[in-house]
Amino acid sequence: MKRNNSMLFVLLIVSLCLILAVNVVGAPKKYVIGFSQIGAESGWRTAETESVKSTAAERGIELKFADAQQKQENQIKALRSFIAQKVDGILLAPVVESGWEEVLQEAKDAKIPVVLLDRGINVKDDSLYVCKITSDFIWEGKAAGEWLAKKMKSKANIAELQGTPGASAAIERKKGFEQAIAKFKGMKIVKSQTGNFTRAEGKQVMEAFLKADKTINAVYAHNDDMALGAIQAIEEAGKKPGKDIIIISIDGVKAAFEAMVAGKLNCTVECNPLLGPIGFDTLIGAINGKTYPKWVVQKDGVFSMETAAKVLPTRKY
Ligand code: GYE
Repeated sequence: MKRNNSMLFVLLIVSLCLILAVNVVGAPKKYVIGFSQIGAESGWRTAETESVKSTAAERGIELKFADAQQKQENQIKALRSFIAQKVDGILLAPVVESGWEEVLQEAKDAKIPVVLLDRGINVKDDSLYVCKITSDFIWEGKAAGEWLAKKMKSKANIAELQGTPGASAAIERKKGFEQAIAKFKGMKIVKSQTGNFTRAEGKQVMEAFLKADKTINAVYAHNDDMALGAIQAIEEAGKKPGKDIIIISIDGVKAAFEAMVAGKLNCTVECNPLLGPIGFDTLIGAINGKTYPKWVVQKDGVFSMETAAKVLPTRKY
């Protein structure tokens, strides 16, 4: 009887230790992360969504994905729903720069860190978010302006297709480009309008530009999709894109490289959309108390028509 009791006691201790060990070492924590995405306006954005989704799947992260269909109000709703569901952290691709204070304060009060992906915001208190992980859009705009000035021998009548109004990517790509061409008196923006980063609107706006101004001999599009739409409009107007009208855009998606190989697009300034790995590294770091510089800059390159065929097979997006 006594022996049985001591056996039972030993068993009890062993089981307690086991329970304790599982709790301490435990199964790795399964993070629940909300991702408020802008929409699916461009090839670039589809590549980014894919990068975030596949990284989450690889790392066993539970991802709550919300597509805002280009509307900030939908993003605010998505963020509130993530907060109500007590997610561990939030990735936010902010469609526009302004109007985020209130909802980010709610996330901060709930102690849920927010990492900004691919576009920046304008808030007085930068403790409302961990950091932004974006390209340097001013640099991209400048690189485009400098390349175009060189190609056009400092003289061009430029049609500009702007991105989504109020988006940091559009505001800063415009600013950088204007800074670069300001050095050349002959480089003029003769038409400028938004095409909302989409192919369909890029085409529509370019059609109207071509009808209104016969002097246009260059296009600067804030993204590849709008340039691809403009190419169609130029062809339908009976002109040769890439020759009669020189075209430069930003993103460096595969379709842009194909258009360069076909001789229809002259140059693209790269902007890396594969932000899933760095996005989760940073957000999970922040959840565990790490701090980051407010801007984690992504480095980009410039690719012109001449090198496109060689580079195309290596493009990942
Ligand atoms: O260039 C464009 C898009 O925010 C950097 O958004 C991103 C931009 C990208 O839809 O294609």
